[in-house]
Amino acid sequence: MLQLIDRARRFAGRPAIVSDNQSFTYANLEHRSAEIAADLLEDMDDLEEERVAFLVPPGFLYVAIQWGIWRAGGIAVPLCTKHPLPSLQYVIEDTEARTVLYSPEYRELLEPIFDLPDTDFRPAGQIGHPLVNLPDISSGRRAMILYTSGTTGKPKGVVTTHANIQAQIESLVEAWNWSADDHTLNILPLHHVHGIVNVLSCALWSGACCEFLPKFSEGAVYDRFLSGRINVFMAVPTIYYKLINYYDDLSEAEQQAISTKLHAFRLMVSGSAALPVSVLERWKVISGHTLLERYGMTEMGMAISNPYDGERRPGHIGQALRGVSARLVSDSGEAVADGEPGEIQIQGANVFLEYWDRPDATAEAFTPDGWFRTGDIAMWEDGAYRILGRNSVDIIKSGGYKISALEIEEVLRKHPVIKECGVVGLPDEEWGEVIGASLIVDDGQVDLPALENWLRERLPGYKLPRKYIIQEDLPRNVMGKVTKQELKKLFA
Ligand code: MLC
Ligand code: AMP
Repeated sequence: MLQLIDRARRFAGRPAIVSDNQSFTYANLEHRSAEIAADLLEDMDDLEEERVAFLVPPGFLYVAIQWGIWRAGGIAVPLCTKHPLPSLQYVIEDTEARTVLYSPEYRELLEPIFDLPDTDFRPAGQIGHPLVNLPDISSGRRAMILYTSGTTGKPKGVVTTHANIQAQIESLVEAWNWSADDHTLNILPLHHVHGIVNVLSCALWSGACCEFLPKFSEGAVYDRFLSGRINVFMAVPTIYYKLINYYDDLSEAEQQAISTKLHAFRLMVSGSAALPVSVLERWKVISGHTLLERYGMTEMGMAISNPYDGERRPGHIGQALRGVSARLVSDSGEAVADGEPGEIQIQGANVFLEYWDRPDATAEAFTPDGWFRTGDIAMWEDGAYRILGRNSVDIIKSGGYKISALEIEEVLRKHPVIKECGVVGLPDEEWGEVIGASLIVDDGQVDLPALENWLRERLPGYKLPRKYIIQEDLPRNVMGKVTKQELKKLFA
């Protein structure tokens, strides 16, 4: 994404990032990222796609490190600040990261793996080196690896090139009219495309300002809205749901003050999961905005979006973005007629290069004629796409996070008293889906609080089951395969 950094020079004196009550200009970002690049290079000319993982909270340092890695020719691997050690270690080992940069608050967490062979753990704040000549990086080089859950147990690393990321940014900047006058509040995790590409990178491409909060809370978000500086906001449906609930408990005067500020926003976007029409309608009353719903995926950034100008149709995701081709295909690989369900398949410069070190998974993800299979089912209805569901019952979306049922099952099966288990996504107003786990246990009894503590050491909070049932056996078909649709019903 080196064009992003080249563009920064034209915005030099303007504010780029606000974090930790400080404002940083594009010149600050350019300078600090060059120092970091120089340090990462040591006496090399080019990192040659070496992986550099970093565990740093959202803010100026995060962005300076991301740019520094890119400028040194490395691949940026952002780690999730909410992950327990086994999840972090998995990513570090899977990418064979040579360097891991961390902020002081994560030192204790990472310490047990400081002796991993061939990995250098370094405090992020101290890195920096006198400037050196930086390498020329071609746009086809690998730039970033983000981990995503799939229909296999373990998350896969999605590799995007500089050209992929640039295409993802350019289509959104144009479609949503980003400009240097924009000021956005970024409250999303920075190990997924929503926070990294749609909010952070689109803002910086445009010369706009991206402000961070250390952590999501409804009160803090409204505080920043009340400042009157923010005019662009993007979030997952769960966040809008939470903001609505919080708003509804405020006094009339407080509500009035917030609504007045919201009406002055330029753009409010929802995505990463289906936006319930009830949330869209309530938010419209509160803010005066019809949320712009769009559809995307780690493997391709954004692909389909409701229009900036023109009708934003509730329950629909809109039309393919410029530069993106979309088609709907039946199980037998035929194009489907309008109004018929089919899998969304995508082509374009936005689509990722490969899954890291998994050639078979990469090959499976594409049709023989080169279209990316999303696994999402939609239909074309009066000029817009409408999502109907997913190919696989084992993919769960909770709070905007994609979660593999199989991954949770693999972890649960390692617990000493669990003989067998089945994990499903259950519909939930607030979270979209919550995780349900059916357990088959040794003597029919399990200490759930103790199980939850055991799980928390192994899985991030958003991957924890929220509902449990204990069964003697799982529902199965005549072949002995667990029937997850039947299992879902048993939670009612
Ligand atoms: C947390 N909690 C959950 C939960 N996650 N409960 C049910 N289901 C979940 N998924 C509970 C916790 O146990 C805790 O309760 C309480 O909520 C607060 O936990 P937290 O971790 O502090 O949550 P919070 O910070 O409030 O997080 C909520 C959130 C977060 C909505 C801000 O989930 C989030 O940032 N989501 C965005 C994910 C995202 O960016 N996805 C985009 C992927 S890219 P207790 O009782 O333990 O205190 C992509 C492509 C595209 O999808 O199209 O964009
Ligand atoms: P991720 O792998 O985390 O990038 O999640 C991508 C998935 O999120 C897609 O495959 C969809 O299932 C889902 N998704 C993203 N945007 C929407 C949307 N607007 N409506 C419904 N599902 C969505």
